[in-house]
Amino acid sequence: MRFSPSHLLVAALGLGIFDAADASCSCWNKGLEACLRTKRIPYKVKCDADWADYSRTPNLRLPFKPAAIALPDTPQQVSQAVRCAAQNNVKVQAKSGGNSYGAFSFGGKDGQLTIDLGKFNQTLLAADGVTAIVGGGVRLGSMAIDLYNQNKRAISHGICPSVGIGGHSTHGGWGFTSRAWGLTLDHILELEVVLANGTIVNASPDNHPDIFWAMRGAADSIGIAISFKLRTQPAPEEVINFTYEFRSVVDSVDVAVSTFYALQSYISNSTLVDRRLSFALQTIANFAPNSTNLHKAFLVEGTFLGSLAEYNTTIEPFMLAGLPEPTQRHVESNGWLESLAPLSPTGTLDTTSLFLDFFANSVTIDDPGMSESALRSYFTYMLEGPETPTSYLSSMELWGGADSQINQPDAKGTDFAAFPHRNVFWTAHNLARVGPGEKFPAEGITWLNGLRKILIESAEVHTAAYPNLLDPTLSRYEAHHVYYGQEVLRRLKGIKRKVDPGKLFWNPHSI
Ligand SMILES: Cc1cc2nc3c(=O)[nH]c(=O)nc-3n(C[C@H](O)[C@H](O)[C@H](O)COP(=O)(O)OP(=O)(O)OC[C@H]3O[C@@H](n4cnc5c(N)ncnc54)[C@H](O)[C@@H]3O)c2cc1C
Ligand SMILES: *[C@@H]1O[C@H](CO)[C@@H](O)[C@H](O)[C@H]1NC(C)=O
Ligand SMILES: *[C@@H]1O[C@H](CO)[C@@H](O)[C@H](O)[C@H]1NC(C)=O
Ligand SMILES: *[C@@H]1O[C@H](CO)[C@@H](O)[C@H](O)[C@H]1NC(C)=O
Ligand SMILES: *[C@@H]1O[C@H](CO)[C@@H](O)[C@H](O)[C@H]1NC(C)=O
Ligand SMILES: *[C@@H]1O[C@H](CO)[C@@H](O)[C@H](O)[C@H]1NC(C)=O
Ligand SMILES: CC(=O)N[C@H]1CO[C@H](CO)[C@@H](O)[C@@H]1O
Repeated sequence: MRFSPSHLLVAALGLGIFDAADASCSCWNKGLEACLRTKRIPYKVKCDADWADYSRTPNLRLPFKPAAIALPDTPQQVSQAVRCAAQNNVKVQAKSGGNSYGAFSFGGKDGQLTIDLGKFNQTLLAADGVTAIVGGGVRLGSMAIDLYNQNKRAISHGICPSVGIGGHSTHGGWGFTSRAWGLTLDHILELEVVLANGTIVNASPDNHPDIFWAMRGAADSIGIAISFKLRTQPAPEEVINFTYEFRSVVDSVDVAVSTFYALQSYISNSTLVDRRLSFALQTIANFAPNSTNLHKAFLVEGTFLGSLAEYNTTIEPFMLAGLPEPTQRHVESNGWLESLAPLSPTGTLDTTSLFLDFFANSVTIDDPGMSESALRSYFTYMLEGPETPTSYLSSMELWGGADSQINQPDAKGTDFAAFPHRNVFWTAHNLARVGPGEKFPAEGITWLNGLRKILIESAEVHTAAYPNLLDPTLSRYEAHHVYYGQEVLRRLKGIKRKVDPGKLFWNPHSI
């Protein structure tokens, strides 16, 4: 892979940032700063006027401060920044979109080096018109626009436009198109990686296959992906976006259980459903901005990659059969890019980070999904159990069901990538947050971890957790267990010993 001449132009201009730095400005590690300065790598430290902007973590609950934030312009500068950190015994994390739920791209604790890939921000389709070259700092919103505008191409990815390709694709990457096209991770064909010793390699199934395997699942522990080669597919011409609210569900555990179970049975039925349909089943409380009452709601939100006529006749009547009458129904037909915007919490493809004070965890629930007794425990906790002082969302995101392309055990066992979650039916994405200016209460964490525990204990199938929805309250040991499992972990530890014996790429959960 090569970087374009325009990238080198940005590199030349970027030196201005270095020149502008005040010579008296110092970080918490003078040796590190001297090295970055000598190598002429642009960086920010705490006495820079705009330090607060560069160092502000999207999760306001975890305001870790790096020793310095490097802003390299070229792959060589990424490599030199890695060497500077190693020479000064400072740990390193890359930052792509910066949206780690544990603020790991800001170190996951104070005093580390963040290598911000913000200038690796280009999305280019190769001459074949189908293979994309995507810089390690590209955000999902701009990637979607650029892929579409260059040749009406698309990949599957999550709903938030400010999320970065760097963290998202290397730890899974689920969105409503994943049942049709696989996870974002499944689109990776090749990676350009800076290793802990500063060497830059191209990793692919044929070249450094161990690094290629390990980066797809555990990049935060293995190396820095400065460029991604991705497969793409034609963007669908029409996308149906639907949301239904069922008020009676939050008034009765019995209705909640039967409604959820009916939807789960429906989506499992291959006579009725194929990969083009996906949804998330969401229970929310106090989630409207500034809401102070205890309002709860149950929503079915999803997409269908097909026409409205087909949705009306072959999907909706069967999906809703036997369910209570929806209190609200929104069904709309959109083009591809238009279908992505309403999914975003801001309603646009704007890539500015959302700054929220929140805590999240996840539980992956294997095929065939939730039993009726597991559903009863889950809804009893939310509808009749302990109160919580925060707003929350528990979104059951569909990974399995009939014809899911995420779960192809033949093609994608643990030999495929360091990502063992290939028999998942639901991923419970649980998130609690407080409003602007409020302090996140400890009870909010206890309550959400109680929900996680209920899901794990009531499940009659294997459960684990999804590394993109990382839970910073897990110990390193627990995180390794739920994110990787024994087999993947053993192999990752072997690769880590070879490529990063000094554990330079470090965060509270790293290998
Ligand atoms: C509003 C919002 C909505 C979300 N919705 C979804 C969703 O629908 N589906 C879903 O799957 N997830 C979703 N997520 C979770 C998201 O996928 C993860 O938070 C993801 O890891 C963020 O990636 P990032 O690059 O923005 O984060 P960062 O904080 O930059 O990176 C996360 C981790 O990856 C490492 N990393 C980043 N870039 C690289 C690189 N180039 N090379 C090596 N390591 C790297 C970092 O060091 C860090 O440890 C959502 C998050 C938010 C904030
Ligand atoms: C990339 O970042 C530069 C500034 O570093 C900016 O001028 C340019 O518009 C960005 N390009 C994209 C595609 O976002
Ligand atoms: C799937 O749906 C078809 C058509 O409605 C139905 O006949 C069949 O019994 C369903 N299968 C299962 C396993 O529920
Ligand atoms: C919520 O409150 C904040 C601060 O009081 C205000 O700026 C914002 O507009 C409010 N949002 C809504 C949706 O009412
Ligand atoms: C689909 O159904 C909705 C609501 O019943 C209706 O308004 C719309 O005209 C239908 N569209 C098509 C193409 O069938
Ligand atoms: C850097 O590490 C890689 C992976 O272990 C190895 O292949 C390479 O030879 C090393 N390069 C140097 C300069 O030591
Ligand atoms: C799944 C999905 O696309 N949901 C969106 C459909 O459109 C409504 C209204 O614009 C949004 O609120 C949903 O988020």
